[in-house]
Amino acid sequence: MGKTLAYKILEQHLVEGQLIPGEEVKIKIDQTLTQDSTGTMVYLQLEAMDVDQIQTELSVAYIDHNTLQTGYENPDDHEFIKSVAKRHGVLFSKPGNGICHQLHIENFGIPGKTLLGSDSHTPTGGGIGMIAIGAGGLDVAMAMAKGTYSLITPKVINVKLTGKLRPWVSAKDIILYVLQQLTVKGGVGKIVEYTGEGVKTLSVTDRATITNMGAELGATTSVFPSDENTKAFMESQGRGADFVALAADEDAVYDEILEVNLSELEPLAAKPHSPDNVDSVENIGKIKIDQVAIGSCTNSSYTDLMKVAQILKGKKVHEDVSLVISPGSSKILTQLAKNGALADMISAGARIIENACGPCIGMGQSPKSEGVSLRTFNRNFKGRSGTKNADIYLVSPETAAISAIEGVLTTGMGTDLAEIEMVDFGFNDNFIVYPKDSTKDNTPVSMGPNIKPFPLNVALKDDLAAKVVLHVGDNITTDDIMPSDSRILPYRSNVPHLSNYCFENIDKEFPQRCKEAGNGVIVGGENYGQGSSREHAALVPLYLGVRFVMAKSFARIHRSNLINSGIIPMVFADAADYDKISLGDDLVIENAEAQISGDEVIIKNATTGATYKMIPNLSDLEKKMIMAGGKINMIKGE
Ligand code: MIC
Ligand code: SF4
Repeated sequence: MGKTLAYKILEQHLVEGQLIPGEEVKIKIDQTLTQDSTGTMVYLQLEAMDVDQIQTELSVAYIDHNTLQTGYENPDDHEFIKSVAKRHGVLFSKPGNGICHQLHIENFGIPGKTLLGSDSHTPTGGGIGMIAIGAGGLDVAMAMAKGTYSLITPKVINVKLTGKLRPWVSAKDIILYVLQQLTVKGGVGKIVEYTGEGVKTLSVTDRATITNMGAELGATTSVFPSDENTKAFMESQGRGADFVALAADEDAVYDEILEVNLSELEPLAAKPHSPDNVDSVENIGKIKIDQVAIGSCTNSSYTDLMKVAQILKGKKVHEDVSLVISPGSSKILTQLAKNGALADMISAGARIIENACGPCIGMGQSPKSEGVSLRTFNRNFKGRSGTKNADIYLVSPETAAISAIEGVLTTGMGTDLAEIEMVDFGFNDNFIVYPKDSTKDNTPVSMGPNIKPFPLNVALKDDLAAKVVLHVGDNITTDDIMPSDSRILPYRSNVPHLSNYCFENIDKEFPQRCKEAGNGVIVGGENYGQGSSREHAALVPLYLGVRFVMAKSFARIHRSNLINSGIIPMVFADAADYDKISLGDDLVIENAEAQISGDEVIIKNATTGATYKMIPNLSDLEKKMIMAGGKINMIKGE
C-alpha cells in the first residue's frame, strides 16, 4: 500500500509508538521556531528546565509580533529573548527582519525535516515540504530540551488540485475555498496533504499561503510535495544545496479526498467574523470599504507584493481608503526597493509599515469605529483588529489592491495581470545574531521588570470542587480567552497583569468572578480554544484558579496547553448536558485522582443534584501531567 508524504516524513522521525490514527506517537524534532509574543514563556520555561545542550539541529527565535516599542516592556522582552537565545545556542532574528514563518521558509526550512513552532501558523513550512507543527510554548521548550514531541497520530486528508488558476484568482482563494468546504473544525485531528497536477502551477509561496491557513481548518499541519518549484525557490534564496525532492507514493491511500479544480475557482472572501464564513466577492457585492491591509504571514511574499505593485502602478488609492502594506521580510522589501515596486506603491498612496505581524495581531492600524477593513491575513475574529465593532473581510492580495483603488470590495477579473518572475534574493543574514554553539554558555539572562514568573498548578487531590465561572458557545477562540492588541501584548511575560483582561470581550466580570470563586470551571461548546497557540489562554485561567474545562470538543493546541498547565479538558459524553449547567453552579469531581486514571469522569452538580458523564480522553502521559499539576511539575517530580 502506497504511503502519503506526511506519513513518510513522520515515519522517518518516529521515536516511539505506531503511526495509527488516534494513537500517541513521539517524533524527533529537527528544528524549532519561536516568536516574541509566545517566546518569552518558552525561554522562561527553558531556563527553568536547566538544560545543558539543546537537542535540535536548528532553533531560531524571531522577533516579529511585539515590535511596537511604546515603553520598556517590548524592548526588554526582546533583550531577554536575545540573551537566553545566545546562552542556549539559539539563532536570534532581530526585529525588522520580518515575519517568522516567511523568514523560516526563506532561510532555514528544509524539505522532509520536522519543525515545531510556538505559533499556530508554523505549518507555513509545509509549503516547502516540511512537517511543521504549531504547539504551545512549553512543548517547544521541551522539544529544544529533549529533541522530541508527542502528538496524536492524525488522519490524512488529500486535497487533489487539478487545472490552473485564472488571473485575479490566487492561492488565498484556494484555501478560502477549502475552508468553505471543511469549516474551522474540518481539519481537527488531520493533516491536509496537497497533490495533483495543479500543484505544479503553484510557487512555494503560493503553497505556503495555503499551508499557513490550514491552521484555520484546525489541522495538525498541511504539506505539499517538494519539486522543481521548491528547488527554484530554494536556489533563489541561495540555499539550493538544501533541496530534497519528496512526494507521496503514486498509490498513496488517504482517509478522505477533496478535489479542487483550480480553473473553476473565483475570487473569494471570508466575511466577518470567521475564516470559514466564505462567499464569492461577486455574491458579497460592492460593499464600501475604509481600510485595506496587505501583509501577514499568509500573504506578504515577493510575488504577492509585486502583484499588488503592478495593480497600484500609476493609480490612486481611493480617497476614503487607507491602504497599509507590511512586507513579509527584509529580503522582500529590499527587492521591492531595488526594482521600483516600492515607489509604485507609495506614489499610489499606500502607507508602508514595518516588516512584522503589525495589524494582523492588532499592533496598530486598527480600523475606525464600525469600519470595514479588507485584509490579506488569516484571522478575522471579532475584536482582533483592535476595533470591536469593525468588520474584517479576508481576501487575496489582488482583490485587496484593486478594491483599495475602487473604494469598494471588487475584483479585476477580465483585465490583464502579468505573471511575476522569480528573482535572485541570495542569502542575507545581516539581521541574524548567531550563538557561539549549541552548548549552554554563561551569557547573563537579561530580565526587565515586566517579566514575572509563570504560574504553576498543584497536584490533583481527592475531591476537586469548583464553581462554574463561565458558560460559552461554540468556536471560542484563544483570542476570546486571552485577547491581544497593542495595549495587552506587551504583557505576554506578565501573567498577573494579563489576568485583568481574560475573556474581556465576552464577559468583563470574568476575572473578578474567578477570584471570588477560588476554584473555577469553564463550560464551552464545540471546538473550544481554536486559533492561536498562545499558552497564555491556559496560563492566565490557571492563574485565576480555573481547574477544569467541560466542552463539546476542543481544538488541538489549546487542549495540550490546558493539560500542560494541569487544567483538565473533558468532553461531554452526552452533549445535552451542556445546557443543564448554569453559571454559578457548584460542581465536584469526587476522588478526582482515581477518576482521572479511568476513561470517564462523573461530575456532580451540588447546586442542582444532577450528574454528568465526561470523557477526558487522556493518554497515559497526559494523565501523569494532570495528576502532577502540569508538565513542569511532572518533570520536576521525575
Ligand atoms: C496569532 O496569529 O494569533 C498569533 C499571535 O501569531 C498567535 C501567537 C500568539 O498568540 O502569540 C498564534 O497564531 O499562535
Ligand atoms: Fe503574525 Fe498574524 Fe501570522 Fe500570527 S497570523 S504569526 S500575528 S502575521
